Amino acid sequence: MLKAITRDVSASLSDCELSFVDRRPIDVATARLQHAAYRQALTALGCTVIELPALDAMPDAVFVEDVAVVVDEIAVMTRPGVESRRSEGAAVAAVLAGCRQLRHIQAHGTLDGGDVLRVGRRVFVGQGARTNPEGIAQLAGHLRPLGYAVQAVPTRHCLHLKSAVTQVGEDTLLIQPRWIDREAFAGYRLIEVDPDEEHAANALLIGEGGVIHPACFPRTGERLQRGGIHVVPVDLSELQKAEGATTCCSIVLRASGE
Ligand code: CIR
Repeated sequence: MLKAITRDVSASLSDCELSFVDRRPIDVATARLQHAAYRQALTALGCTVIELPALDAMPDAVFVEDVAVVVDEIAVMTRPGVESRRSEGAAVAAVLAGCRQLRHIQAHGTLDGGDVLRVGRRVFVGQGARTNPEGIAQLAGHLRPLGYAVQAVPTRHCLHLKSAVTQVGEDTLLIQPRWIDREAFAGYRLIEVDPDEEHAANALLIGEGGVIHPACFPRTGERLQRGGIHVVPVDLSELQKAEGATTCCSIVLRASGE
């Protein structure tokens, strides 16, 4: 059984951090409706969805992915790369403590969950805007003894590793080649985003059921479908203005004991 931890959209979402996109007005009511549709898509793909209440004082708290890296054995609470996001993790840690042993990234390491792409026993960690070498070294220190191969991958022109590459099938990755070197991912089948859909590489694979993908990138969606991947398009336009998309709004984990 898969669980998905989510948090409702903060009233202050418009005050979010932005790094690589320009600030545009955000309609929070619409963002909440889109988030509800996203939760429904998670449910339709087989997840039991946990909904945490919004944290209105923390604009980016809806992007729960960034505060924890969860594998079957443990959960590593991160230390996000921007100061404004360092208090978001506490309530998520409280949930995760019920099903995983917790580890913590300590100062002066920084790590955002959006930079961590796990494919089976391989863990790729983006080193860029938010995650530093110390954070990667600490994560590796937690995961390597459990049998995970941890590899740093430099990112460019994008917020997180998973802005540039995500898993969309057992051995298939969706990639934006302008933001990441494909060499690190040799051995996987790579599907490139449509050249006109720059931000389309962030898809969320749920088990073997399919991927949640932003509805505003239909050409990339078609490429995925042609590649045999079941795509569930969800309109996430308001959350995308906050530089988030599909992976960042949930932490998906196997229920412990399975
Ligand atoms: C931030 O800059 O931290 C947020 N506005 C967006 C975080 C998105 N997180 C993700 O894609 N993992």
